[in-house]
Amino acid sequence: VFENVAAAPADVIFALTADYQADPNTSKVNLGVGAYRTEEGKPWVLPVVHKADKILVDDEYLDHEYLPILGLKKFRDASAKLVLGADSNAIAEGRVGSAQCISGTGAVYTGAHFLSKHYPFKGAACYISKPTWANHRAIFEGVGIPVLEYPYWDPATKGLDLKGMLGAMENAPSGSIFLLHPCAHNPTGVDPTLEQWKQIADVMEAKGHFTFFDTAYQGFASGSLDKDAASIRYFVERGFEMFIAQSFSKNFGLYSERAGNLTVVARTPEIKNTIESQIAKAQRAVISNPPAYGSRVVSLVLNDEKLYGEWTENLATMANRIIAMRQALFDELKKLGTPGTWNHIVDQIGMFSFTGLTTPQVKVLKEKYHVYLTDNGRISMAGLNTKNVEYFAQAVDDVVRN
Ligand code: PLP
Ligand code: TYF
Repeated sequence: VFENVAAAPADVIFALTADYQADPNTSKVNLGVGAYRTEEGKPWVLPVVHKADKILVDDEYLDHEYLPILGLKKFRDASAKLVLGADSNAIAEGRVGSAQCISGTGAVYTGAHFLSKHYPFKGAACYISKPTWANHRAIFEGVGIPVLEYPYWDPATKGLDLKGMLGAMENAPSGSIFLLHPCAHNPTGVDPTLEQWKQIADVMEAKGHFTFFDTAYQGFASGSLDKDAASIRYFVERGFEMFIAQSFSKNFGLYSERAGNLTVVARTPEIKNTIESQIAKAQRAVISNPPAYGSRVVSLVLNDEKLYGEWTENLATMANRIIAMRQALFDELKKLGTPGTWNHIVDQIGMFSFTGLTTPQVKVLKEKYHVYLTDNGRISMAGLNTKNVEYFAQAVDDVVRN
């Protein structure tokens, strides 16, 4: 019965990882997937997570019961508090809801799915940044919401195209949905300043657009969990209703546990309850209830002052190694006198750098140097270390000159 089904293309990031793994060359470098690596190029189990693992298994003697449909309450509350702040008025007013989801991806999906059913402006499009994480388009289109783009990256300045972004918000029909990255934008590593967020909020408010934040890198941008949530908190203070998809894949190194949360800031506690009830109904039919383990780890750490402190130190270890690699790459390129400006490598923040390398240059990097990165020139900074940064810089120097 399925002989006429057309094959779907492979996922670009997962295909890149597979190509890297299949490459026998010993100098190969993987700058593709956004996953943290140590100086030795290995995945890192955060020490605080390892500690939580032991506590959960030995002391709490885990059962394997179902979680409630909306997930672990302690996890959901701690997630909302992490992003909105312990002193959030919206939380105190009882109008913040949540649903534990299948990591950040599931949280974006769950919010998008809810909007596809219940958003009152029928036919409204979701505007995503150009460029953005490829899954954004796939998720919104998958639930039947049309997807359009707003300008974000300015290739000329290798920075934010604020004018283009605000212009697109002005021109979009009132009540459009805007998907925003609150910090450490993927793939560009370029974020608006707080002053620019104010301008963005002004237009979002004037046009009655709906705000959908996707935060996958809290703790990776400024070195402070609070500062990385400043854009979101500012919007909440101004009274916006919003959805916030949170991922704990990167900041807890819990990639495979799929721990994520959809935080909902509603106008009233009653509306919050209604939204949660609809999300629960939808969630029941898709995953029935979310996986427990990752949320137990996150909840244990977020709800324990001492473990929380250790977590922030672990986060700093990751963020600082990435910053050191930015500097090292910049220094190597300067030393080589590589044509072009490279300040953006150190100016950009978070896990990625948008190098400005072109698709043909990326191809040469892969074929001649066994360096793997996405076609748009994005590199995952965590793939660099003191042993391969010089090799990578020389490869970049070569492809830029030739
Ligand atoms: N949103 C953005 C912008 C991301 O970059 C990612 C991961 O790379 C995610 C969401 C969600 O990832 P996960 O589903 O692994 O939590
Ligand atoms: O590197 C990136 O941009 C991500 C990687 O569930 C990724 O696309 C892989 C799996 C996943 C989420 C993100």
